[in-house]
Amino acid sequence: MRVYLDNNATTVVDPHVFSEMVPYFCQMYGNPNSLHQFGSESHPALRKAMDQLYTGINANDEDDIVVTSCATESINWVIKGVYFDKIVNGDKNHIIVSEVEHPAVISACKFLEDLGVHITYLPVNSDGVVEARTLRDFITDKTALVSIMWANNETGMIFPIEEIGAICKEKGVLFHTDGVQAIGKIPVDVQKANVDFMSFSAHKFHGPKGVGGLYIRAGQALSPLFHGGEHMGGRRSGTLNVPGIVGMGKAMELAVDNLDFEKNNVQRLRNKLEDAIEQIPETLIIGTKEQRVPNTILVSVKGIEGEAMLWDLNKNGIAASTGSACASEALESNPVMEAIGAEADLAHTALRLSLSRFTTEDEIDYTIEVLKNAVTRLRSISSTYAYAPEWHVSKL
Ligand code: C6P
Repeated sequence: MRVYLDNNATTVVDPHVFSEMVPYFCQMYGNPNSLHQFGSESHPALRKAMDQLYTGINANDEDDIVVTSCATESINWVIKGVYFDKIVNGDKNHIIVSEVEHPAVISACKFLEDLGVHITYLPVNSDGVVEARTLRDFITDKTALVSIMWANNETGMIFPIEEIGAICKEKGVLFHTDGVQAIGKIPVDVQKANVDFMSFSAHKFHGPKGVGGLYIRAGQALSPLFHGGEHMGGRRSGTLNVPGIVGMGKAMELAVDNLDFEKNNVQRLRNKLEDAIEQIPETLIIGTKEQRVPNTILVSVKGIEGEAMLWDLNKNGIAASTGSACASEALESNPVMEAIGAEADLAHTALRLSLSRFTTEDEIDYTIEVLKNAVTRLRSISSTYAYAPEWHVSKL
């Protein structure tokens, strides 16, 4: 059996999404900015896709959604755009992010730090979540931007975005949220959350890879990252990825339609797997179920390196991860577990399991059996398990 439990890294394209995209590769392939019929025949599908995106996140007509190539681009655009607008050409010099943001945020901030920008990396609590009241103390009159994710990609923990948005609004500070792991898992309403900018990637909600977006609240200026033609109202130049945009629109519509299914069915299967893991001695699941997106489990299995577990699972056809896919080749310990206060030994034992609406009960039953056997086998041959220190996690 092949079981895909790495849906926080990427998801399968929904067949309905795929079939909507197909005509725009070989039939209606014109450049939508061309003046001839080949160009204009994709316009209705593009308009429909943009409507699906606006509806999906509750954007107003006056707001902007600019299509990009992925969330990494959107995130870099916000952080560097605000740098140009408010720091280079303004009187601000400070950005606040959480210490558990995705590397796209952290690396962009490190780059600006080298240019002299003051960056605050907000600490998280023992569940890996930024508490809104912590933020208030760090905002100063020099703060240009707060960037806090909606849900964490490693733990699945949901952040108090509405409270954070309200604080930023009250203090007059721009607020960006990385919405990548929230869309399709929980309701996302940019009005309620008071966000000025939100990044997302289609491939995380059963859309295609290579297309994402940036929500921009009405009236917010943001210097472009890509200069060129007048695409996307001049905000993001480059020939439009028509199949990608059509696919992302459909994927957004289906993501919203399936939210109840996520909350009931995906969560039920996740909980079944989680309950079985909790029966295995000396395992520790990060964050409470109630405050997590419905599909994610981050577990530490004492005495077993995450990579060894992945190897065993993979041999049995099961795909999981030790954390963020883009950091997995570095074989470093899980940075979110370290931020929570886990010692390095413990942070090396992280295993992330992430389900989707395509995960079946049979797959979960099979995974439970394989996982139990893998833990028994790996612990029996582990040279470190017998000597593994008692768990000591300073903040847990
Ligand atoms: N996280 C993971 O395994 P891109 O690669 O640009 O489509 O998305 C980047 C990104 C940004 N923010 C969050 C919260 C994310 O989870 C991701 C992608 C994957 O966790 C791959 S590193």
